[in-house]
Amino acid sequence: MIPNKQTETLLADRPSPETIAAWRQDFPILGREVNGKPLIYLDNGASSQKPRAVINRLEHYYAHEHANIHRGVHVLSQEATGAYEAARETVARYLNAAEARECIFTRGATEAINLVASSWGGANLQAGDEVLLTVMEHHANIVPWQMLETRLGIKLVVAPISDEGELLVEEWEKLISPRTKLAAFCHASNSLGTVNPAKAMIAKAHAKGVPVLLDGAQSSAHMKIDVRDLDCDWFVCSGHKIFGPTGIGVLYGKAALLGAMPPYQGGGDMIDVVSFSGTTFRGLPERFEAGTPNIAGAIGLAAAFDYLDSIGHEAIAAQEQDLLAYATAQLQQIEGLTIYGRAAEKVSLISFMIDGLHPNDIGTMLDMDGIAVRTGHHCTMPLWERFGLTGTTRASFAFYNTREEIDALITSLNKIRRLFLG
Ligand code: C6P
Repeated sequence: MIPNKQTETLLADRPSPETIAAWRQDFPILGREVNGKPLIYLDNGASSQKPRAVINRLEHYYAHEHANIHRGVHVLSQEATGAYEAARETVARYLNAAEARECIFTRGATEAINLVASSWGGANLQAGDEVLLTVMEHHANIVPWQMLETRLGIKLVVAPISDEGELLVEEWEKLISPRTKLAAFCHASNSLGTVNPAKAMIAKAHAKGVPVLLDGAQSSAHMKIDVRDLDCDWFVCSGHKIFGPTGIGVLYGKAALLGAMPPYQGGGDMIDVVSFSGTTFRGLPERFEAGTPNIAGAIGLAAAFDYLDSIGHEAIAAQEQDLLAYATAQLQQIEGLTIYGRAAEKVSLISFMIDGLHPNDIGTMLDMDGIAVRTGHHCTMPLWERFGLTGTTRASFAFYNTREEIDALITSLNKIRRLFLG
């Protein structure tokens, strides 16, 4: 990565080793061993680890507060309802949504995109309409739209990227036509790390009357998200990637848009009146939360957001950008190693190949040294096809990772090279 002005400023503010050590103490799992070696967890892009603040909050909820919500007159139900709705307020504050009801709890980013595709897409798209994607999308932002292609006869249009892994924004803009009904793209690529210029792209799409769904699954752990400043129409993210529990995520949508969308799933809590002669539905957010939701997950996610606020987004970005620059420089020293994704703006992850070595072998050997990375296509098969590959090895960093862990990664990779290639 070529450090830009913003990165240079961040690197100057790098947290002290004592601060990083204190952060690490917050994550009990970082103290364990794997294969007899201290765990070095570099698979944060797949799922991040959980701080005590989240673990304790979940434990307290189940030990003292649990009941079903929105349904009971008893104290526990009211307390659980209060905690769940307070969690929604926290999420809204964290994303800077105008109102809490614009934040729908889902199982994760995947379900949130499927909700928009099924509900909004089903009601607003017809044969011949186009949805504009990019080649760097995760399968979660491809397949739900392909399902509409089959169901409704819509067309997917795919914007290209450069060899550096940057979206060709001018090409993307040229692909917006009168037939384009939606642009959906990732804020940050899970395979390349590329951060897309989301705010500018959203403004360009809006200027042509096209709404935008922003996939924040990979950006939300690394930067301050402000949905009102971005002006996105929908924003999706997954709690488990943001130091929160699994099985919880958020669909943010502008109230006017969400309010006009038909329900996604039917069931309890999303209805107003049910009769065999017809059913009426509640407003936001209940209309999109059919059935008993992941109450503990929502409460745990709010605890994760509070925890991240206590660390501070500037400190997180400074540490992660330092790790990214350091790891990039170190990896480039390894003979035969190619980094895929060399955008000027990246989140802290690096995809790479080493000549003569299969990513799965690299991943398995790293694991023997206690180092967890992801290998394979990372759910972006069309992207790797663009590069003539089937996948890579990916190291993805969180603010609790250290330069020493990157040194251990480099030592292990050099050892693997010598072992396999002599
Ligand atoms: N990427 C990765 O290792 P879920 O699975 O619903 O929490 O998130 C889906 C998703 C959507 N968009 C992007 C950009 C993503 O990176 C992901 C999840 C993980 O890269 C698991 S495949």
